[in-house]
Amino acid sequence: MSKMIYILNGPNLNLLGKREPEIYGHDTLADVETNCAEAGKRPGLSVKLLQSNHEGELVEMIHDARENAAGIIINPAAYSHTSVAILDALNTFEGPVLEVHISNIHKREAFRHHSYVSARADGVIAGFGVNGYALAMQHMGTLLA
Ligand code: CA2
Repeated sequence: MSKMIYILNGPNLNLLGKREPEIYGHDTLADVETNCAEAGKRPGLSVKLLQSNHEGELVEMIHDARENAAGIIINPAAYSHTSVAILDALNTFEGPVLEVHISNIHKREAFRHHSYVSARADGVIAGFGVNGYALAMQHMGTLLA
C-alpha cells in the first residue's frame, strides 16, 4: 500500500502561476500536485496537496497529517517567518518534514532569511523553483524506504 504525503502550502500560494511569474514561475499548485504524484510513483508515495491562507487551518492540516500521513512537505510561505504555532504543530508530527521555498529566501529581504519551521524540518529546499516540491518528494522516498 502506498504511503501518503501531505503537501501543505501557506498564504497566497493559491495565486501560484497567476501572479509574479518572475519570482514564482508559471506553474500552478495543480501542476505541483501532478508533478509530485508522478515523482511519488516509483517510491510508492501518494500525495494530497492542500493550501490555506489561514494559520489555524494549516495547524489543523498538520494535526490531520498526524493520523493520515507518513510525511509532510510544507511551504509555509510568509508564516515561515512568523509562526511558532506551525512550528509547534510540526513538532507533534512523528514522520519526516521537508520544507520547500520556491524562491531562494536567503537572496531576498533580511526578514525572509529566518524560518521558524526550519528548526523542525529534516531538510530544506530553497530557490529551485516549483521543482523543489518534486525534489522533496524524491527525498521523501529515500527517507521512508
Ligand atoms: O519562496 C517561497 O516559496 C516563499 O515561501 C513564498 C512566500 C514568501 O512569503 C516566502 O518568503 C518565500 C510568498 C508566497 C506568495 O505566493 C505567491 C505566488 C504567486 C503570486 C503571488 C504570491
